[in-house]
Amino acid sequence: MAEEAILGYLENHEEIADSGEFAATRGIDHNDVVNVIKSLHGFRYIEAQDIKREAWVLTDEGKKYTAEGSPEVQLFLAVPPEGSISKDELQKMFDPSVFKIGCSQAGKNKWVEMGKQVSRKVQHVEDKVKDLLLRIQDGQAIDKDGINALKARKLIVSQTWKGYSLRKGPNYAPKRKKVATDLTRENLQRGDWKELEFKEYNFNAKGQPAEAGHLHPLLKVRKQLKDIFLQMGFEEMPTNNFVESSFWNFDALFQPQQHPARDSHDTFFLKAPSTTRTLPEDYVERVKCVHESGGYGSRGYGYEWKREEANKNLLRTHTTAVSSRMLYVLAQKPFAPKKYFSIDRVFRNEAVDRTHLAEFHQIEGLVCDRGLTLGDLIGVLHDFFSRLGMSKLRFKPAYNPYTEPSMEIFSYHEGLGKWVEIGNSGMFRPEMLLPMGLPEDVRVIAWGLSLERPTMILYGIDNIRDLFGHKVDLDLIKRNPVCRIGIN
Ligand code: FB9
Repeated sequence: MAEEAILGYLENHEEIADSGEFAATRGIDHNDVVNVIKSLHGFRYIEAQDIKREAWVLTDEGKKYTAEGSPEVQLFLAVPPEGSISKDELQKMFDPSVFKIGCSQAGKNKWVEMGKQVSRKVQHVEDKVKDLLLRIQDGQAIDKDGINALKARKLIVSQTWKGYSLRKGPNYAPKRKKVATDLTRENLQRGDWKELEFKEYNFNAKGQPAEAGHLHPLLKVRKQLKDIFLQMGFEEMPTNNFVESSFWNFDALFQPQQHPARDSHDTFFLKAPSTTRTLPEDYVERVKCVHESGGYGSRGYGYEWKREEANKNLLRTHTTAVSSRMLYVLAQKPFAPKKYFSIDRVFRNEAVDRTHLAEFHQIEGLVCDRGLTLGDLIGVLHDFFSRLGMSKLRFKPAYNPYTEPSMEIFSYHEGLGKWVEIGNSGMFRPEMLLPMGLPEDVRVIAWGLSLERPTMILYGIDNIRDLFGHKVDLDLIKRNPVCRIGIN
């Protein structure tokens, strides 16, 4: 309808001066006319020039006054021509806002004497406000004072009206021609390609989003951290066993069997299979001894170590369980220095909150060599974290059952303007390394951090459930930006 009206009108006329008037005189919705104008303009059937007009339109309250009269006139007419009426009586006759505005305006106009009793001061009044509003509604112009008075009472607002003036375009035709968007095999066979008109390429059109796979932010950050370790000459440890024995997860690390972390409130123990099948018996014997009576210069813990405790299967609480397995294997052959890393899931039976779940991905690095010192650990930490964009580090003495000394690692976060804990570190104890069979002068420096913390900070995610777990919004996975960890 709108398309035929526009193309038909332009066949015999130079221009359509105003699309708004054109639509109104034909009873067509102006929005429909605008949509057709945009389409015809796209195919160059018409040329369109923008028209903008500031028009005054009535607010809902303004429309109410045109129907019911202004509050001041309503109030005046409710006061008897002779005598008076009590204000309370008068108030019961009106909606509170109408009464309030009516009293104020009628008083201002000196139409009534306002007291406990209300009486008229004039015989007759005109509802000029209503008259002005009706004239605006009919599209008539009114003077500036009138506009300002109505605007002040929020009875009218200014509205920008957008329309077009139209003329024939280079591709004008009284009827739209069907344009081809594809050259088909049939067009060539029939030969009708010669008469076809093709739609112009829209080089500004955005491409279709490629439906492809999307990497999870955690995996993207894991890849960047893996690259950092590989660039530093570290080898990845095999972490493909979530189930671990208490022996490798705790006992081999010289973590005593009565340590609170070994309680079921902190650790997920398995019901089936509840116990591990095989352990290296000679090594187990040495671990038992070092826990009970020490050795290698250590006093041990002096408690009765129980095999059944060590046999309990659990979900590993840290990837340091993998480190202990790897160091034991290293100790079974002629010693050669090694640099290992691991990045994988660990499980802790702890209270969950906005930033902690019962599992997280631990990142762990270790260097095993003769004569390593705490200074070497500090140096490696500076090298590693500077590749993450964190070069301002501080270290705080800490405690881990399996490292001595131990240090918490802090980095100064420019954005937050404060020191942020970014990990933990230490030197594995002799009571852990020597029962494995490593040479006496071999030292192991190690450190750990989580994958979730840096990922949440890099991607601006403040609730871990938006990053990991069954409630993750897959659209976040699809549309998350590329985030590169800072490299100095
Ligand atoms: O990741 C942690 N914080 C962090 C790391 C990086 C980071 O980068 C941002 C881009 C700037 C920001 C923050 N932390 C360790 C510190 C805290 O978040 C802490 O509250 C949470 N910790 C986890 C354990 O909590 C249950 C993070 C996790 C952690 C802690 C210690 C180790 C590993 C992970 C370890 C170890 C270790 C020690 C000695 C020898 C071997 C391993």
